[in-house]
Amino acid sequence: MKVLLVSANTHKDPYPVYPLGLDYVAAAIAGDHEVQIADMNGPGGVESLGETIRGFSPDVVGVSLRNIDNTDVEDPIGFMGSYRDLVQAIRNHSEALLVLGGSGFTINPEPFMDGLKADYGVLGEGERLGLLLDAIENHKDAAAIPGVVMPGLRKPLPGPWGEEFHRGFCKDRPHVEFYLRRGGMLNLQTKRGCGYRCIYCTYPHIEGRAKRFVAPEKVADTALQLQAAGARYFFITDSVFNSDFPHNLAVARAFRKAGVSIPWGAYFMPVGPPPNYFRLMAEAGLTHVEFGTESLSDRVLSSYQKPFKAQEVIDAHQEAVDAGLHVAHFFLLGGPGETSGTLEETLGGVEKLKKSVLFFFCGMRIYPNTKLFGLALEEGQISNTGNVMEPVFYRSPHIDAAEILRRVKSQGGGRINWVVGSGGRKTAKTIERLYERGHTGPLWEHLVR
Ligand code: B12
Repeated sequence: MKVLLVSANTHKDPYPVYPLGLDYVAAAIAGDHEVQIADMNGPGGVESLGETIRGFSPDVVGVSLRNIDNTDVEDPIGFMGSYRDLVQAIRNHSEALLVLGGSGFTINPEPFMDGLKADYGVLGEGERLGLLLDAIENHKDAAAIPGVVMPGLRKPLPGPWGEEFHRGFCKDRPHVEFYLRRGGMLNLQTKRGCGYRCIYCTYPHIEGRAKRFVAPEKVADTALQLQAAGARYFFITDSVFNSDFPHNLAVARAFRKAGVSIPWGAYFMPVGPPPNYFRLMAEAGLTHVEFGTESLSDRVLSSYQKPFKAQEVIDAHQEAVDAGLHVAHFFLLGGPGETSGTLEETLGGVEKLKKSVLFFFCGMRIYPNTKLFGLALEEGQISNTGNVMEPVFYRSPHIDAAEILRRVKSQGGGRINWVVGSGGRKTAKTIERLYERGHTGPLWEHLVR
């Protein structure tokens, strides 16, 4: 069959993100089907989609829905409207079957299936699309395939999870150039799965809890491919890169052995690392550490079910700074357990995190299939899954959301390393300008004085 895979994401805050998921989906089905990728960030965007569709005549159009919304408390934007326009543009030019997938879709499939009138959806790993195509082609029962949903057929869980996954990166695909020209950043996955139990987080639902690793040598090979294609930086997209020290140390060794020479960054849990950990990572090219710190109050960390305490944050921070790395901390304020006193603890503690950029998310986004969702239902803050499509944030009963924002802004006092949310359009525009001048990477080190 002819399959057109469309990346619907055109969100550019904090910067445009390479549609990594489609490299995997394409690789999984390319042996048996003819596949093309159309990235709505790429050349022509939605305007040239009609032409692409008429030229290729797909039997199936798979749409990747990465984001539901921008998760911005102050300026919330839901993407359902723009996805409707995209699907309308597809329908205007084609009678192909419409299949939805992607992390945003997996988090809350029903409103997408209904709102976009899709024929099928694949929850979780898109590598399963091959089974669905086979069922369609050979008139088999698609409903029996795990993770496949259809109008009227709901399945709550994505699993089971694949043990192996292969990326089909191809430097000649027209959209690759878009990311190379704007910052030169591509991305890379070293494992799937997250076993932590943070109450608000969707990752275990999207990727499963059990970790599945890519062999370190294979990760290094892919990094070399990205480098050869012209990438000047890559971001490791793992939920938490250091959730398995032996594997990521092996990845770092493999990078050095293979001669990977471009800088990279990743998400880290601020837990006590093995001796010399950050130095070894820095020697392997790591330049940017993004800590998912969330709070510096032990009471709140425990209420969020984070696997570390405030002191570990301070220690991990120091080790990363001492290794010469650029460090950012992400805070998630106003969740369950936040009070005026715990906010005080956090805002007092952040002053110890010298030489770093501090991103403050003042409100916890509520997603289905999380512990937070149940709590918000119990407390009457939400009533059903449908109403969490537009950004909906948990409000601590003990402190007003506006008060949190006010105190963060007041203590920040205009310091440029204190960013509310991901900085919104203003930060994205600054990043865009720096990319135009030839800079690369996430660039937040420009905010550290
Ligand atoms: C890494 C990451 C980032 C990095 C990306 C860096 C980079 N250069 O790539 C950074 C920090 C920049 C980032 C930013 C943002 N992110 Co982010 N990010 C992630 C994360 C952890 C991994 C994404 C990833 O690449 N995964 C690896 C690839 C291989 O997986 P995948 O894309 O999901 O694809 C698989 C399946 O989904 C499926 N699939 C995908 N497409 C299709 C299509 C079809 C047809 C089918 C059948 C299947 C299918 O198959 C693929 C292979 O199995 C996810 C959470 C997660 N664990 O998924 C959040 C996540 C995607 N991000 C999210 C959000 C909100 C954002 C931001 C809006 C945050 C902000 N306020 O700034 C921005 C938006 C950026 C943008 N321009 O779009 C949300 C999206 C949900 C939502 N509320 O919309 C997620 C799910 C996290 C969450 N809160 O739950 N992000």
